[in-house]
Amino acid sequence: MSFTIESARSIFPNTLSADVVPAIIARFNQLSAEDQLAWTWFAYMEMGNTITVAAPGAASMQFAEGVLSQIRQMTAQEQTQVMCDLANHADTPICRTYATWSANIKLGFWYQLGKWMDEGIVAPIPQGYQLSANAAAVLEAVKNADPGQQITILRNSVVDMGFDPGKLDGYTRISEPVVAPKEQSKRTQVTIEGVTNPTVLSYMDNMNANDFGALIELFATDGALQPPFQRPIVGRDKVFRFFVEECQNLNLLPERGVAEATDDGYTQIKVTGKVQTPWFGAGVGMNMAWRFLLTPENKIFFVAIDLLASPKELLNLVR
Ligand code: ECH
Ligand code: GLY
Ligand code: GLY
Ligand code: GLY
Repeated sequence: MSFTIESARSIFPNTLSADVVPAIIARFNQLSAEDQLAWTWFAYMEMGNTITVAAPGAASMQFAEGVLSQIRQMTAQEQTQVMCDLANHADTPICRTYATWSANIKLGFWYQLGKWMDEGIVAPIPQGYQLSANAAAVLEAVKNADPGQQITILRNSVVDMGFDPGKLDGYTRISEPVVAPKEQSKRTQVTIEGVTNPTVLSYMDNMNANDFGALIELFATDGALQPPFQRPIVGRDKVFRFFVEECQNLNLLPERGVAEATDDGYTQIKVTGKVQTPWFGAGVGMNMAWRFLLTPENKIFFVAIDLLASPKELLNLVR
């Protein structure tokens, strides 16, 4: 038997990912735009009681500045309309611009709007706004999720807003400037209980060093990476672009793993541990798994990254 990307997706099928994330997003998508905005406001405020979000850097905010200053000058009614349009995926110039932004620029844009809503510069959620019964139930559900799951739900709902990028023809993707890889002397090296495979160790170390050039060399030319709750990204070019746009300044803290030989000289390796995002730093450790499938030449044919259902899953290394 030889592997395909599709068959590789089901290595280590006992891995339990956080299904609560897509389940809550599906319920969120059923809500009206007004309810979605109010829901997000309440969820964001609730989260802020326990964890602190870092202000986005100026370098990433410059791309949203034009739209932000436009919104700042609008009447309250117009501001509310823009926010509803974004939630409704409407076809407007602002929703089209939003669609060209990387995830971090979208998050930075809402971060700024949230601050302005708090300061009264942008129309707030009306005082005493009553969430619909459905929205209130979804809010209860998100309160029961762990912090890593909560921030993933918020991130994914923000990323989905705006005009559908699939309907834009020929556009330039806008993302943050690329940071330089860390100097050799400032790099750290992970150790993983049960795993000595050099490709897996280099994957973690190069990601932590923002060394995407060295990182992509670890992949087979037709290799693929599957982010949490997404389809695989296939081929070095696309995976490289994903690294540059979405993987800067992550902190991967793998803890333990297992390695097993499979057919045709391939090796499958599962690693579990924590991941920190620059948005929350050490304040939120997401419980993650990496499921690697390596070619006989020790190149990455496939790696899936999963957000785990519970901390208990960190110890689940069975096949
Ligand atoms: C307000 C009300 C109106 C509507 C809206 C509002 C604003 C909301 C705001 C929300 C901000 C949310 C944020 C969320 C950030 C989440 C970040 C996450 C990052 C996860 C990264 C992971 C990386 C994993 C990976 C690994 C690999 O090995 C390969 C690559 C990769 C309130 C105004 C909308 C402001 C800031 C969850 C898991 C480990 C797959 C990337
Ligand atoms: N403040 C975190 C980031 O811009 O990614
Ligand atoms: N949910 C994190 C990512 O896909 O980058
Ligand atoms: N802040 C890194 C990411 O969201 O993927």
